[in-house]
Parts: sequence; C-alpha cells; structure tokens
Amino acid sequence: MAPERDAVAFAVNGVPIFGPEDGPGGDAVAGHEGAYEEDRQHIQLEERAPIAPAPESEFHLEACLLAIKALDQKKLEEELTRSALSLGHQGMIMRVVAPLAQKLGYLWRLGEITGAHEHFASALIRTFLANISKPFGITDSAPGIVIATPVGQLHELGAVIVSATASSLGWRVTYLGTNLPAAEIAGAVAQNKATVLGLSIVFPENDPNLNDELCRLRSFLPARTEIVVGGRASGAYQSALTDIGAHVCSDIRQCYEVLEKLG
Ligand code: B12
Repeated sequence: MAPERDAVAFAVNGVPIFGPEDGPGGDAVAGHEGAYEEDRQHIQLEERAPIAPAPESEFHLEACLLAIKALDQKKLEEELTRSALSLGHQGMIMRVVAPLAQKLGYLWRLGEITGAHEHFASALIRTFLANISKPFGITDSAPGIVIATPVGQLHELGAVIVSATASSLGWRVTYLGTNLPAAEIAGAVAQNKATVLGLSIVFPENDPNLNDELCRLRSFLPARTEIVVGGRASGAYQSALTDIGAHVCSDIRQCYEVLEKLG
C-alpha cells in the first residue's frame, strides 16, 4: 500500500513542505513499482541508460566494450564468439549484441567513445552476425522475410540484428541494407515471395516524408504481406504504422514473439 503523500512540515506562512519523494522525479522508484499513480508530467531523460543485463551476460558485454575501446578486432570477434558459445545464438543477440549497440550510443553521447569506435563496432558486428547466421541451412520452403530500412534511415544495426534473429528462427532472410525506396523494397518482397517485410526505423524521428513513404510501400505490397517494424524511432511514426497495419516491436524479445507467430 502506498503511503499518503502528506506534508512533512509547514513553513511559518503555512506553506506545506513535502519530503524529497515529492520533488521532481523523486518518486520514480515508487512510480515504477506502481505504488503511485503519476499525476505530473513525466521527466524525459535525453537518452535512457541501457537496461542492466543479466549477470552472466554482463561479463561478455563488458569484455566486448573493452575490445571496442581498444579498437581490437580480434578480441571483439573472440568475445562475440565466446558469448555465442556460452549463451547460444539467440542469447548472444538478445543479451549481448542488442544491449551493446544501445550502450555504444550512450557512451558516445557521454564522450567516452568516439565515432571511430562506433563505426568499428558497427562494421564488425554486422559481419559477425552475417557470418554466424549462415550455418542454419535454411531451405527454400522456409517462410521468407525481406529486411531493410526505408529511405532516409541510415542506421543498420537494428536491421542486421533482426536478420540474424529471423535466420535463427528458420526464416529465409533477404537482407537489403539501408535507405531503400518503397518500390525497390516491394519489388524484392515480390521477387523472393516473402510473406513478411521487416523495417528498421532508428533515426531521425521527424522525417516529414517517411509517413507517406510507408503508406506508399503498403500500397505496393500484396495485401497478405505482413509488415513488422522496430527501432528506437518507430514510435514517432505510430499513426502511419497503424494505418498500414504494421506489427510494431519495441525490443528484440518482442521481435522473437512476432516472428514466431507469423512463421
Ligand atoms: C551505430 C550508430 C551510428 C553509426 C551507424 C553505422 C551503421 N552502419 O549503421 C554512425 C556512426 C554512422 C551513426 C551516425 C549518426 N548517428 Co547514430 N547511432 C548508432 C548507434 C550506436 C546504434 C544504431 C543502431 O543501429 N541502432 C539500432 C538498434 C541496435 O537499436 P534500437 O533502435 O533501440 O532497436 C532495438 C529494437 O527496437 C529492435 N529493432 C530495431 N530495428 C528493428 C526492426 C524490426 C523489424 C524489429 C522487429 C525490431 C527492430 O532491435 C534493437 C535491439 O533491441 C545508436 C545508439 C542506439 N541506442 O541505437 C546511435 C544513435 C541512433 N545515433 C544518433 C545520432 C545523433 C547520430 C548522428 C546524427 C550523429 C552525427 N552527429 O552525425 C548520425 C546520423 C546519421 C544519419 N543521417 O542517420 C543518436 C540518435 C539520437 C536521436 N535524437 O534519436 C543515437 C541514439 C546515439 C545517441 N545516444 O545519441 N550512428
């Protein structure tokens, strides 16, 4: 039961003085636990600290970060391989690679790593995931998925992570890379007889053309093609995504659930 938020004292002029839990953001923990119904504007931090990983994956995450800070390609490959061996393919994606990509942005923003570290890590993770996804030996009868980012979306890791996820679940993946116009994406869906299209939307959150581009893309696709969308900026295009009937995934765990349902 949540305690009442009463004044802890009164000033000489009768103005109530509240405890620190009533200061801006001070009741975040209680709010998180559901103890209070928040009735003030929520405080939005510019960039959320990544969710803490499970203890066994934290070790791998830290080791990868050290390798990235040292720009040590061999070490990073070794650490990613070690995490795949100890956590499995899905565990490595969900508990090491996905939080690692998010933590990179966080550290970059703090000035703890540079753009060079970020490019180094993105390039290596991309190749690593592409290589590790190959041994799954997908057959022609497997359900097909095309994965891309729409025009103006240049960040690739979300799409790469989803491609690796889909192939680990037995999908026949056609990965198209980034920044592709609607007609090109729809053409690839038709050519490879894909039943699902996966789109990653990461940055920017305010592209005035993207809503129309998404609607155009829907109109080029067969009605039965399911569209699955994720990425940190996808919420900014929610109304267009609702209009086109997209399944929106807020994280990689949800991506697994949706792909398992559609497969
Ligand atoms: C790598 C990276 C870069 C690389 C990209 C290289 C490449 N080849 O992709 C480089 C260095 C080029 C770059 C450039 C820039 N970047 Co950048 N970048 C990143 C970083 C570290 C990862 C990006 C990424 O791919 N994320 C995708 C995944 C990993 O994360 P996610 O969006 O949360 O998605 C999760 C789920 O939603 C799901 N998911 C994602 N996609 C999909 C799709 C489907 C279908 C499904 C089911 C699920 C799914 O999987 C993810 C894992 O759980 C992010 C940090 C971050 N938090 O993302 C910053 C970040 C996105 N970048 C940022 C910025 C500001 C920039 C620049 C403007 C910097 C600059 N001043 O030049 C430029 C913009 C370039 C442009 N025009 O777009 C900011 C954006 C802030 C904002 N306002 O939104 C971030 C958040 C960093 C930060 N903390 O400030 N970047």
